[in-house]
Amino acid sequence: MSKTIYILNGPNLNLLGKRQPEIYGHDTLDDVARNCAAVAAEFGLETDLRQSNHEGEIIDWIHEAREKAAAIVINPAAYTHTSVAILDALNTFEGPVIEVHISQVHKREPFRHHSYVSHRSDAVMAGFGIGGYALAVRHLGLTLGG
Ligand code: CA2
Repeated sequence: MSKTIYILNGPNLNLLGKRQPEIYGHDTLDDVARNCAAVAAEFGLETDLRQSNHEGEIIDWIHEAREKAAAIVINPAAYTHTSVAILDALNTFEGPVIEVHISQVHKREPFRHHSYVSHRSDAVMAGFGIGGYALAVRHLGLTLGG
């Protein structure tokens, strides 16, 4: 079985730590990648963190994960609230899927309260800041076995 966890990130998250720190904090996506790799290593697992501003590219990565990943951690960003296509792609993936949101989306505007992706997600993290990613990876480390 694959030992890699794909950590997929949607539009604008390349700006993490560079804009709107009052909402998303000061840490960057590189910090997220480092934290997740360190936690995964405790369990003999690896991570592959990617970010795209393009819906189709995220879908292609989910298809790739079908062959190459043991689990997916995904922050679809704004596509969370709009993308049936990402939901459909995730429904073709057989391993665990954990949805992560840096902010507590349910405290924010009503349009952020619904997630298409949550129809597939096995667990959802929201409001833990970037710590939510590492918590998701720890959960996967504890439950994937192997
Ligand atoms: O809280 C989250 O992680 C979100 O998925 C972030 C999305 C937002 O549309 C979701 O409702 C909740 C926005 C990502 C934008 O990321 C930025 C990061 C730094 C600066 C500007 C945007």
